[in-house]
Amino acid sequence: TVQHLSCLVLLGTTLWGCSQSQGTSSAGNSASELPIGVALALTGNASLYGQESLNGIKVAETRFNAQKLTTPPIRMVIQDTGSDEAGAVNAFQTLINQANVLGIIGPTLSQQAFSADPIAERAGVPVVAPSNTAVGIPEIGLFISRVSAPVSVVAPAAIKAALKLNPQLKRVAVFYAQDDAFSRSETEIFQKTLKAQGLEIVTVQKGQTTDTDFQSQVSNALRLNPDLVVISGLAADGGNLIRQLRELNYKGLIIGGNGVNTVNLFPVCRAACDGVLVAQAYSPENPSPTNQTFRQAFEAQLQQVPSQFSAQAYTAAQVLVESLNALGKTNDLATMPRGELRQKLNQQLLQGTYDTPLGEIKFTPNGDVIQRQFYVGQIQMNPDGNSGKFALLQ
Ligand code: 1QQ
Repeated sequence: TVQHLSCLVLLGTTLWGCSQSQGTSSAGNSASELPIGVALALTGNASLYGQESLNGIKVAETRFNAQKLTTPPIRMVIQDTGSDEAGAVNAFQTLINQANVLGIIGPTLSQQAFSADPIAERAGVPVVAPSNTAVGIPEIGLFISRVSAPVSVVAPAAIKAALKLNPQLKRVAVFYAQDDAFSRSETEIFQKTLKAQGLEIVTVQKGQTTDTDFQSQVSNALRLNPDLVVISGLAADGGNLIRQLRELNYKGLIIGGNGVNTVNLFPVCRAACDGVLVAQAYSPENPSPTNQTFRQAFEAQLQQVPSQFSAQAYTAAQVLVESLNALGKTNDLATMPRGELRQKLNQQLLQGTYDTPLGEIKFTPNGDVIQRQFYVGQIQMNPDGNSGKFALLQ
């Protein structure tokens, strides 16, 4: 049967009223498009990341279809997961059972992935995570891979950069959001690295991703005179924490994790964001021709500089499309039964090497990304206190 799912494609539309023919496309029953599922947090607190990821998806769809990399062309089927686990589970079920997608890019948070990915694993649908950085994501199953380098690989770079800026650092206050899987995983790596570098952790303060008031945790920590603060949380809680540290007169260095790795942080901590160090898996300044071509296409389409989350989502799409392109050389993708195509796509993507905006990447047999280049950015706020950028530290 032919699928009629254009109603799923547009943001803000719902499934009600869509004619959802169950798209069990089998041999002799050819598909006119190759549907790729995109399950992102487009609403709720994690939409600060999900919207940046969606921008990467938009540019990928435009570019790869213009290049005619697959026959038939790909179509991105976008589902908003919201920012919680239940929303991610629903989105995965809709994409797999109704949109009959070949693979899924998503979800936004590791916290969501631990709930939603097992659904794709059981259904035999490949998932390429664009922004899940907690330890243990590829281990969820054979069909789960990621292009987002794990906290264990990225986070230590920020601590080394801080020590380079100030070799006298000694006393560290660590903060983390205890209700979030990524934050728990990242703080573990941060704490291990701090100890390995001979730094003393004077306190570990806990909060929630839904908290906005950190006065008591900040006061507790500042009584111990830290000269470095290390934060693992998401953007809204992390931004409020950064602002309150400065309001309560903390003058030392601050390291934020992947949760504060977005310009959407700036309206939260405003001028107080200035100087925060963040390790990054992407830099728009990467001079490779592949990245500069991507950056130009991104700026032309969206009038902004691509962020890490945008580049990673684009890369996830690139991995899927190049793998479909490779499979299409010896197979008819339009008529191959969907279950077989999903299986072959997963095998193919794990084998490939990809020249991406993140640099050249490939995968471990387990599906974890192998990437070489990482960066440390330092936030530079403009005098207006509203806008700013991540300046690359050398
Ligand atoms: C994760 C993350 C978040 C900070 C970004 C989406 O890295 O949940 O794994």
